[in-house]
Amino acid sequence: MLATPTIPPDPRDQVIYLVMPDRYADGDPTNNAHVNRQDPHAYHGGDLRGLTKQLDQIKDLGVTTIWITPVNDNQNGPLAGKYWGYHGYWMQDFEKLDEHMGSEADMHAFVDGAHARGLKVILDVVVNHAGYDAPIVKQKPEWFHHNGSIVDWNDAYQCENFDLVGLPDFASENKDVLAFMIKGWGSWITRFGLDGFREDTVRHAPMAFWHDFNAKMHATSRTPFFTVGEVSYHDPRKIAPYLRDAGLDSAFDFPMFETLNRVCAKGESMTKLAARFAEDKAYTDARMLSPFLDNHDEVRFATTAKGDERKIRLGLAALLTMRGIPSLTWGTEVGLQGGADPENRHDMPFGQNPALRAYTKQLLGLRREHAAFRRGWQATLYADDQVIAYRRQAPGSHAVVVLNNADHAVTRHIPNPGARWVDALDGTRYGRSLDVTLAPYQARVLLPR
Ligand SMILES: [Ca+2]
Ligand SMILES: [Ca+2]
Repeated sequence: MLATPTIPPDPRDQVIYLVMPDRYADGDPTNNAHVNRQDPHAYHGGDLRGLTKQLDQIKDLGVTTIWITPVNDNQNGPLAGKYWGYHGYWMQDFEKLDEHMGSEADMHAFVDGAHARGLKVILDVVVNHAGYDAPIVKQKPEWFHHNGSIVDWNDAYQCENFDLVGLPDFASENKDVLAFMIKGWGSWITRFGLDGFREDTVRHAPMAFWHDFNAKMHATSRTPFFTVGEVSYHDPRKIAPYLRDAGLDSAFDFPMFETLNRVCAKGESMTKLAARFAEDKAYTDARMLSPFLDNHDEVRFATTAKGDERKIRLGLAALLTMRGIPSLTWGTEVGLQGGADPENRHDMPFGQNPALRAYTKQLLGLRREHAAFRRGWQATLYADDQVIAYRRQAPGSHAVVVLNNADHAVTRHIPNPGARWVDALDGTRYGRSLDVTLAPYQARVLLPR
């Protein structure tokens, strides 16, 4: 039995953990058709049973919500004789589970196992396009645009009405298409009791579609339902309208992704992070965004940081103490490296770098214990080229975070601390005058003492 919650669920208490099941853990070799682990474009054999066996380890890390990339029946043969649909984004069928993932019983066991541990599950959904060979494309030609592929990515009309890299583009303005998506994706909620959706390629379908689709999905779930969208703009002013009008609870924070890579991995001025925080006023509530260091479409943060563990730790500290609902990619907690797609989709290296995993777990523990990190408002206290300090504060909970991206030790006076402090990571104690010394690439997370 689940405990009765004493407070209403708040999405800001969540930490998302992105898993591509094919690349996580293989729990059933009987479904390993077309598996070739030496080929980054082929299936690697991971499945729902394997993921279920890892639930204790995922819970132990301290994340709270598992985002799985799509598990629908996908295109059966390889594209151009080479590229397989291991990632799940080439829908053959919008309701059926893919045979590589396991059985419906396996999906129930995964979701129920997550729920039994207090973990939530959000499924990646695709509404913009079908797989290259999906039967629906021939059955309902009038449900698709036939405009060819997007050429000009700055043309909003093309982005919504042309094909994404040749994938058949649904005529999302057609009400029969809306009904088809509501039926197909809604069945995943009613069959499995999912807690939310991660919504793919949001900027490629019209706002009105999203508004109606998400209203229906929220109404379909019998429990609080969370929608987070891939609105892949790097300008907050272009993301904010989707948070207001598309029925999204959250959107991935692509602008912050870019900035975190620039300042924490590449050593660019920390004033860029302060400037990014200053743009939060573009949003109704920036705490509802989902910042991230990397994902399955981007170069791994550890690679951008050239494997320097000090920079990886700096990035993790920033991500897990700033405003928002952070999203971690499988393996980021153990320093998994990889370049552009598909090199960013390596198999989960269980057991790699336990010290970095322990550091990630420590930060996630602080987040769980202190409401300031989850729900607090945020204000920048200090910023220069190497150092930024920001405050997080919620009722009864207060923290100051200081980050140094210099390759040398620095000392800074941080104004307005308002308390006496202790660094929760290494125990260093401070009085009311906050003169902070940081080692190269060090993060300090200060709590009142
Ligand atoms: Ca398998
Ligand atoms: Ca479209």
